[in-house]
Amino acid sequence: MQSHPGVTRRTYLRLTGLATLTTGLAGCSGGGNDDGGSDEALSGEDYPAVDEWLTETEVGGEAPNYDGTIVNQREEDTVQVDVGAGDNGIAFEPAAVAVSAGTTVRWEWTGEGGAHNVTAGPDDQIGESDYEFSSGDPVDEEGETYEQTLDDSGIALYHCEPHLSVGMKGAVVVE
Ligand SMILES: [Cu+2]
Repeated sequence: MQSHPGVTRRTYLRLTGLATLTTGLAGCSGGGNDDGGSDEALSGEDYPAVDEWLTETEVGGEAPNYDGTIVNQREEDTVQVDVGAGDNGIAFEPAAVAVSAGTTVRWEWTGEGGAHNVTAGPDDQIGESDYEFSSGDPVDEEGETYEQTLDDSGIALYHCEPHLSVGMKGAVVVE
């Protein structure tokens, strides 16, 4: 799957519409979800493919920062994942995140931990990934970004090729 420039524009228009709506509802309280992360996390036990990918060491190491939960970002239009997180910069953060279908996920390089890439390659991984994509050759530039718009429900399992053996793995649940 490739991202389509048009989707980004649609997302922008949707955001613009949302801003107008929010202004109109300014008197209401308690409806906002702009802080992300405030929604309850999902349990990895309910998503065995995600859990297996991030904890099994049959292919690659265990994801060091996966705590058995999936960060819930299903209210967000754009979701960011840090590339090069954790103590040694060899992790994706969050390792597992849930988004709504149609969301653009943006991976952003922190510059830590050496050269990384983002690769969803079912043949190289445990379990099925419903998505296949790649950011290309590993890079180490801080501020580098890679985006994928995930339009279909399913699960994207991915990893960093240079660091698969040490558990630099991630997952996106698309619902
Ligand atoms: Cu890496």
